Amino acid sequence: MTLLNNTLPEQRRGKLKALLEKGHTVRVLEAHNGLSGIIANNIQVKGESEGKPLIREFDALWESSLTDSASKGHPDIEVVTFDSRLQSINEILAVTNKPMIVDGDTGGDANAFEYTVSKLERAGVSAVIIEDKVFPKRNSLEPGVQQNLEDPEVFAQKIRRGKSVQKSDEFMIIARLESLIAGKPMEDAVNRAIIYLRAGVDGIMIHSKSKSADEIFEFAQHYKDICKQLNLNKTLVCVPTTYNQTTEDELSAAGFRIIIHANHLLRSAYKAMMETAKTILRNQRSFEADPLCSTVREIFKTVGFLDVKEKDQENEQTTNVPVIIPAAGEDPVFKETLYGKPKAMLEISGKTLLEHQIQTLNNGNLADITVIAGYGRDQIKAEGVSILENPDFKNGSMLNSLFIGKEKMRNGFIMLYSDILMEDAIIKELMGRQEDIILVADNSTQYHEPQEGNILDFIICKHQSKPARREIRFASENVVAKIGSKINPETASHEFIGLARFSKTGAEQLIETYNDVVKNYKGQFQESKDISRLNFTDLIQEMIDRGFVVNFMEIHKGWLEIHNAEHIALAEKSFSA
Ligand code: SPV
Ligand code: MG
Repeated sequence: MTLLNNTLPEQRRGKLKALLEKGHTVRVLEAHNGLSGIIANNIQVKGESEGKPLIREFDALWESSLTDSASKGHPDIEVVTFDSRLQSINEILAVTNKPMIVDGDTGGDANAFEYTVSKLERAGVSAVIIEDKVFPKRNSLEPGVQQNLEDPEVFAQKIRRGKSVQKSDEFMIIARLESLIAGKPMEDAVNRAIIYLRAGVDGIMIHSKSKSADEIFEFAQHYKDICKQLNLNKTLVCVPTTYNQTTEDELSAAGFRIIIHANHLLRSAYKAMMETAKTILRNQRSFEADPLCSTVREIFKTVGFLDVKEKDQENEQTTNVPVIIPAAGEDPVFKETLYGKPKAMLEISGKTLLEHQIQTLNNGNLADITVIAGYGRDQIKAEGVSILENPDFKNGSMLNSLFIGKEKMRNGFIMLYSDILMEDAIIKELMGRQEDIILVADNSTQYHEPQEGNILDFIICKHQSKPARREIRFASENVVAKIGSKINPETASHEFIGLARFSKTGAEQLIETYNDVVKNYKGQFQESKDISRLNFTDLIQEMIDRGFVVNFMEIHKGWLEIHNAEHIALAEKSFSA
């Protein structure tokens, strides 16, 4: 179901009358279920008229008894109950916003018709057309079928009863003349029209199964006279199924204000389905039937599945993306300052490093935060985070700690090193990215003097070129070719800041590679001396080597890593600013 055409009954019901009052000739197309309803409602052709662009579309929907019954595999003889029809009607209403005209068949007896009017009006239908035959009617198009006409006075009473129960003055009851279908003379149709108009109908439909439009044109002439005589201006309706060489313009010129193309979506779907089914049988596979079929994606698009996908992705991007902060290691530099506390508890401008990180993440709508603790585990205190423990933090690496949070990874996650501070804008930009694996990388690395004892994660990007002033870079080029701390800083294009995002797919790829490496390799691996000391960047390099695409989001400054006292001073300075 598409939500694009969402509307309310009271917003829709009056649309048909409004079109007619504006003098429009209303072009109507049949719909028999939700999907055909969406097509009839939304389809447009574009062209040009006298040098101006022109868009043509249908103005309203016809809920046909013939096609609703046929789509349920039934003949059009009022054997499909009104409640079943109402289900189709509601199905179509739910996905459309144009006015609907319902084919009410005979309407049953006057009591039944009152309920029909009440239910249709309540649902937002704009008009019902009832035909002056005896219940249960037979479809009008098949030659040689017995057509029993209702007594015109009985039918007129049904119209009065219907008009008496409607609540709004927007809803229309239209009487359908079956005289010509039943082989009666024109005079019978004209007399009946007068009786029904006097009973208060809002319009008259003249039906015909003739190949030529002559008889309905003749009726239209009489109709003008009747309306003049009765001093009424009531809508005239036709259904040009058999006389379909006659154009809408010709019908409009003859006085018809509603023109109903009554069964064409069902008939064309039937033909295509037959052809497709036979083609598959003949070829014993569906390949040859492909040209007869629309793509799955087109259907997905029409019924709103692609919108759902997009919203899911947006949701995934903005809410509930778990963040894992591996913070288990002991920091040799701050040993003295911290008195046994982990580095995440380092105070900067009155808040701990971890509290600063939580603040930034919360500002970016990220509230599912897991800290992996190890050294000084009991000293970690922060509100609004879960804490998991890596008991073996002394022997592993930061990567082992990260994988303690494996349960949080499955649907996509963010990894954040425990010792970096950054501006809110970086997280916000990261949340807007669509790639499966994305590392945040600073491009100011080339201007940095390497600092003694500072281990930095360098990146060489795939399409490296010396940064030029007037260079155009495309997002798709932001692919990591190499990552690691042993890369010569001179050749590096970027520095990985310790912030990465994995989509569900990206997380699956990461977990799969990790499991394989840990299980099947020993000894030295990528930049690590031993597999047990495997780093995050080693695993990423392994993924690149295996052909997974690792993207980076380029930033220029706006972040700090806290590796020594100088960094703390720098951070405090920027907080005070
Ligand atoms: C329908 O579409 O169900 C109609 C029109 O009533 S016709 O089939 O021509 O009778
Ligand atoms: Mg019908």
